[in-house]
Amino acid sequence: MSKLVLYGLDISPPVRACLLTLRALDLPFEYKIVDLLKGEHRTEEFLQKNPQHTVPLLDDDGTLFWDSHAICCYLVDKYGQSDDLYPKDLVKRAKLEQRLYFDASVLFMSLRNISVPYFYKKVATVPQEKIDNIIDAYGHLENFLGDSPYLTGDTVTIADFCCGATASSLPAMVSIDPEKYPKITAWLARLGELPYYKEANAKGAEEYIAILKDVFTIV
Ligand SMILES: N[C@@H](CCC(=O)N[C@@H](CS)C(=O)NCC(=O)O)C(=O)O
Repeated sequence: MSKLVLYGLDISPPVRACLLTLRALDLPFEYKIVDLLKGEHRTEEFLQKNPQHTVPLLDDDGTLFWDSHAICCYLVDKYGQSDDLYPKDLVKRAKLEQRLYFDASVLFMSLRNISVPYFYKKVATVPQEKIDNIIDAYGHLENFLGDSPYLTGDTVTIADFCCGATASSLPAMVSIDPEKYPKITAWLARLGELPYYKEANAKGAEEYIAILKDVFTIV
């Protein structure tokens, strides 16, 4: 088997989506920490690997990929013993990919649009409209879950890993009220029962929330 190297750090939700996928597939990999807060993603060496200077970055035997969603899809397609985590059936796959694009363009962006100005420019005042984006995204997530235990139906997939890593970090900005969002609350608790969840996601999400909780003032 080729050698897999994941670049990232635990506080990053998209890195944790990849950690969940790697653990779910039981794949051996090397984890190389890139400390964004020390600017390690802007070094010449890292920029040569990923000019977009984001983590996660995956190196599979010299081939480099970034964007967590692309990485998770690739890992299951290439190394999965089954297609359970990323079904080949076109209708199932399209539904799952809608959730991935939702994470990439709506859910994660609602977090990134607040965290990036804070981490890199110490901007701690947050316009209400950015908070409203998170509340809107929670509403969509609650709606997507419907009566299913997971985001695309009865079994866990990479859509749960990607959206779950983000959703479990967003309480740094807006808490998930169990009364208002009972389905999101139950879904995150269900993900929490996965044997690899604590190590791959919960610890990093807790660290992320601890860093950002109470630093923002909404204007
Ligand atoms: N859509 C990308 C987002 C990656 C992303 O924004 N990662 C953040 C850390 S959570 C990052 O690397 N930020 C540094 C930067 O953008 O310069 C993915 O899913 O991988």
